[in-house]
Amino acid sequence: MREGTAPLIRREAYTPPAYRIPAVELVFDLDPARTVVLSRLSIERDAAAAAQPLRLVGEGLSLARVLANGQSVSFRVDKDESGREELVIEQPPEGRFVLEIKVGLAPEKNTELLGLYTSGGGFFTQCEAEGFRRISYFLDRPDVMSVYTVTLRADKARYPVLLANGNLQSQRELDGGRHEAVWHDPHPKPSYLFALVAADLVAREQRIRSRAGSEHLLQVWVRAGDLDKTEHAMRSLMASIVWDEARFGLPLDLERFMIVAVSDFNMGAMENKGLNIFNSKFVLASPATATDIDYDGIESVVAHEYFHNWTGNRVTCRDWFQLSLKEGLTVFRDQQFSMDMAGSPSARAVRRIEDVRALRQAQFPEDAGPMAHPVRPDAYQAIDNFYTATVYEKGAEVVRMMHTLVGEAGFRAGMDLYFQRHDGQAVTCDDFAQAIADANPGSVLAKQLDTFKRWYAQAGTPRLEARSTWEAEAGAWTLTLRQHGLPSPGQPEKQPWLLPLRLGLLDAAGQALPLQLDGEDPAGAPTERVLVLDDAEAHFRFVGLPAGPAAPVPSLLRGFSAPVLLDDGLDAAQRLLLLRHDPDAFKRWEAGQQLLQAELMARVRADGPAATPLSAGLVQALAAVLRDAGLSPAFRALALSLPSEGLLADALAAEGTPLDPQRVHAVRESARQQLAAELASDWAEAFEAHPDRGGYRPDAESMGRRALANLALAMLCLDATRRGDPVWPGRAYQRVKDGKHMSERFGALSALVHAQAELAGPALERFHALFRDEALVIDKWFALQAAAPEPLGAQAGSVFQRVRALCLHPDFTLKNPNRARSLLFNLTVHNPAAFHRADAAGYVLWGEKLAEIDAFNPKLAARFARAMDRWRILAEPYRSAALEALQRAAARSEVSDDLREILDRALAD
Ligand code: B3K
Ligand code: ZN
Repeated sequence: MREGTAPLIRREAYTPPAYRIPAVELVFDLDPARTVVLSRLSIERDAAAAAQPLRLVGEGLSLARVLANGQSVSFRVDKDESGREELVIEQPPEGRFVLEIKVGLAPEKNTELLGLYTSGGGFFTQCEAEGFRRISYFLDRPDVMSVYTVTLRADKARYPVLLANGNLQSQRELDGGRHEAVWHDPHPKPSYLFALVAADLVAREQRIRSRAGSEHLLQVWVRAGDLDKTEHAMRSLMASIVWDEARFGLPLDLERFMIVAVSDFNMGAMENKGLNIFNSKFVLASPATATDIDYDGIESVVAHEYFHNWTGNRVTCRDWFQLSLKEGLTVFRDQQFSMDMAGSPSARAVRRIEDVRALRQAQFPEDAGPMAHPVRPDAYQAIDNFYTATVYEKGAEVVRMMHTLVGEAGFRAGMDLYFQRHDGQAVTCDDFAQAIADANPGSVLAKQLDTFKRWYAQAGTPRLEARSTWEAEAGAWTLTLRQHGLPSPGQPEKQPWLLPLRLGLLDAAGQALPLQLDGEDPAGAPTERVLVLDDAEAHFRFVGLPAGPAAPVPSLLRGFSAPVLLDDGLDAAQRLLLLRHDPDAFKRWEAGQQLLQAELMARVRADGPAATPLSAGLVQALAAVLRDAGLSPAFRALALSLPSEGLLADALAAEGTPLDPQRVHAVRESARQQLAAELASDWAEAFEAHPDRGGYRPDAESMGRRALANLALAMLCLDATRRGDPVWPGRAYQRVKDGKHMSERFGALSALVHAQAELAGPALERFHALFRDEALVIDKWFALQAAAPEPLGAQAGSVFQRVRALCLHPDFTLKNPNRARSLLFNLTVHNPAAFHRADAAGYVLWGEKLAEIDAFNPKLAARFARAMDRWRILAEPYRSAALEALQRAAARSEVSDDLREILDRALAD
């Protein structure tokens, strides 16, 4: 570690707080340049704690006054051993006392968007994880829970709406054109769940009555012009409330529940008690401005934040190492909700495929790189760097495995016990797992809880190898499973994981076979079962199968029952059988992707031309899927999409082949062109067979039809552009101009851009002109250009140059996180071939923008830096150039703590 960097905070160093703050009164006199915050904290020393100084943490506050029980008290402001600013009172009064602290802040200068800040002329807050200390001195840690009463005062004309957590107690006019509102939140909460909003907003309102008969007011607050874009968010909120009550027996516990949209926000949304603050991207949608993906995003983020009300707010985290306690569980819950909303079994499978795709795309590489950490980390420098795919998505998989091991009813019983034991408390991941296990005493989970909990403790994706032997005459099939883990930072050795493996067996005709383990009763053997692997190696012998020369084909890890890298040892013929016949839709998709991946990887590895065509057998199998009207359009669209360049890069890294991003791109592009050309008539049929009927409806079925039609249009434009045929690009251009809604328009625009059609340029211009005043649509416009495929061959470099030029576009700004992400993150994360250039220009741009962003928003900079996490897997000349760029970034004199941690980890040996 370097001198002057934030020290490592360790999970094992946790000590309970010596003081409690049962009640807090806050008075805000809001002003963009100087806001005054008066806090009255009711404090008491924990009876069990020894007498010791009271240390309240703060950051960047200008302190005006400190009183204890109305009297002056001796205090000092200094830095603790880690450089954190603290207000220290060596000898606080005995017993319960009131500490009054007055501080000043300048919200308009808060460019970090953490604490109290201004956006679009209003005041907003973001306190998770450690933002409350930028509002007042406090015990800013999640295990200190208080009842808040909050008074807001502000100019009435500029800030007509004043909101805080809980229930509105009173409001009144003040002198000088100001007004006041008092809010009271009856539920004790940690400071990270505090929120306020003061702005010129309007609300869509809805009154609802719960199952138990209680009345509630729901509000979605937005700027006046955006009211027509709030219907979907409100519907999603209502559906979430109904679902949580029906599925988990968890009701809304407040008279009022509010969602507020803000355009400057570092992440997706925040679950502040009763006052969720959202990135406008996850609230605002109208058919004219939002795509299907946006509609889905809103549904799941609204649900996620609402579900936190129980999993996160009522039961919260003891310390930040336990973050997955609330995040993994809440992601699992929002995934289950989205599945239930999807309806049909096929639509549910599509959801699972999408979730697994996201896990592999973001979490697997994280788990194999310098930022690899356990679901419950052991140490951190900046907690915000650990709001990761591992804590969220892998955390959700860990909860899903518990659900698989104890079953639906057992899981519900476990959740009930969890709330019975811990409602109102700040607890640990151990407490959660214990509750699920205790409610299911006979289960494998309960019997081997310690082994299962290795999922919380060990980083890295387990490697699982499956091999089988067939005894033709006996009709017995033996499955051998072996697992191991690779070393990760700080964890050289791994112990075996306990994992559920959902399995089926198919005969040569694709019929499901009974699964009777040796020694079991043959009667009623199921055709699917869950095996539990709890050791480095295990054998399972199945008997009673029809004897004969053809070995059965295993369908392993159905539904992706454990987050592992599976080597199933199957050959192409076996995979083709699964692609055609597996009753598990996830596995059908998986088999197709494996076939594609195997062929693409062979071409990437070989020295020959990148354009070696995919095999005829595979192309025919994909064509059959595309033509199969018995499969849902959404499934067909997913099955016909090639594995991303990122996934191929990851697969190369896993086998130790150095990554040449240009070669991966060339191979994948040529496969895309081949599928476009060889299946042209099928694509045309798919496009014509899936027109949008009637008005826009954001349901899974209609979205699936549109996804397939848009993919078909993209393939048709790609092939037509190569052949110089103007018809399909012309039709796409027409759709950009007068498509019925944004999904259609943006689908057509993407088709042109991804085909590098001549009409792409004019279409982009036209699109910009149509939507210049819609910030969220302009974000898409930037994002699409940054993610456009790099042309193969002579004109290479054009996407990168376009992005460089777009950095100077009048609509571009780094200050708005959505805008910065749309252009820069899409280039660096989602467009490897445009970013990783032999001339290192991509890395130079990364370094420049990183320094610029870090100067005003370190949290955003730390995210942006992660684009370079996996520099070690690159081939030369990329690898050396990337290392140099990282070293340059780390050598700057001013590097924030957040960014420093990421750079140091990337550079560590
Ligand atoms: N809990 C917030 C994330 C806070 C991120 C702080 N860096 C949103 C969520 O997960 O629901
Ligand atoms: Zn969350």
